[in-house]
Amino acid sequence: MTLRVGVIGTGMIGQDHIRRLTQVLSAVEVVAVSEARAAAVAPEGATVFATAGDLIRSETVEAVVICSWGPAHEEQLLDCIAAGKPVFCEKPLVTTAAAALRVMEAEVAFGRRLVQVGFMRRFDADYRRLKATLDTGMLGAPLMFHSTHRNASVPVGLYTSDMPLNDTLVHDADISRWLLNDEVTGVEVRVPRRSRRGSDLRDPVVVLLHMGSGALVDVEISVNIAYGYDIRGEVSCEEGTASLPLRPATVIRDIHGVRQLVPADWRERFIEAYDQEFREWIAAAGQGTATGPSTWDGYAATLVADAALRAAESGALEPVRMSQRPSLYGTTLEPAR
Ligand code: NAD
Ligand code: ISE
Repeated sequence: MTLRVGVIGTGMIGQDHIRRLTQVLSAVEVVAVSEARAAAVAPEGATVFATAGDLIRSETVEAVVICSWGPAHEEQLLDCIAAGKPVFCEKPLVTTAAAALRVMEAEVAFGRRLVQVGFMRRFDADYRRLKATLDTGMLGAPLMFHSTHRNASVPVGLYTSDMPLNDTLVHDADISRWLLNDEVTGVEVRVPRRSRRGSDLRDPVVVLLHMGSGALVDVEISVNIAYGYDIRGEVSCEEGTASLPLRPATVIRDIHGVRQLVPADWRERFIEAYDQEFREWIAAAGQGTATGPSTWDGYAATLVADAALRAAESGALEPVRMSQRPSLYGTTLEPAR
């Protein structure tokens, strides 16, 4: 069985996902693409649609991949749910809590999970091993998680001042909930001396996530740090710590000293995680549903982003208040595999 997929949004990640769907993964075919530059990057034989809505409603498309900008996601997700089609949506799910609730209401009314959110860290082998270690309980309860999220640069003009908190931080919010099996209950933000490389961006920022158990997560977000894409994580528990390895793991020793390379960007660091998230999505979408990060998880991350934006202005601890979790999304966070 081959899943016939339509891709909306053919920018940086849209093109990378089209590459993996056409050249890396099996049991899937990209039959449609939409947006202005789609014709230039459409795989051979794919139909180019003028609008996302036309693509979603097309009978040739069985499942949809959304790679447009966050503010466009709500309408496209609602169209997919109305058409009853499984949809992989790049993060962030949406950019406001109200929009997340509307998507959740539509999916709950449909009665089956259709939406998978692109929180690819959950599919990364290093994060999976870290979670599996924590879930054994061998280190005792997790008390603190230090999460470092550094980008070499971000697209000038497109990446705006709120985005460290409502586009980048959402990954750390989601992975903290998933790793610690916990919910974020409050957010503090501190803005240190501003990097001159980030023009008018709020960059870097330090975020403190207060978890329901009392555990604390500190997050460094730097989006113009020049030297590379550096993702780190260490969980400090009652009887030990567990941390992510640096990637790539190869250590070079030569006349210049000892060093490890740093990935250029998210495409390089998480290449295998993206492949795996799509392998699992293709299998689920083929059954008419979704797996992994859900609309509920996208909603949770959006609430954290909203609270972080408030906290950056107020300087106070801003609460995160989640609505009742619909039974469609289970009762606990996903266990480690
Ligand atoms: P981009 O600007 O390179 O591409 C976005 C594309 O979407 C553009 O081509 C734009 O024309 C198109 N678009 C915007 N609104 C649209 C609409 N209403 N209908 C159809 N197309 C529309 O951006 P990008 O870096 O590829 O990011 C796209 C999305 O992917 C964002 O939500 C971003 O947060 C997410 N992303 C996720 C990761 C990850 O690590 N999971 C990495 C990068 C980007
Ligand atoms: C981008 O959209 C991503 O999702 C990357 O993973 C993240 O590191 C980057 O900051 C975002 O802009």
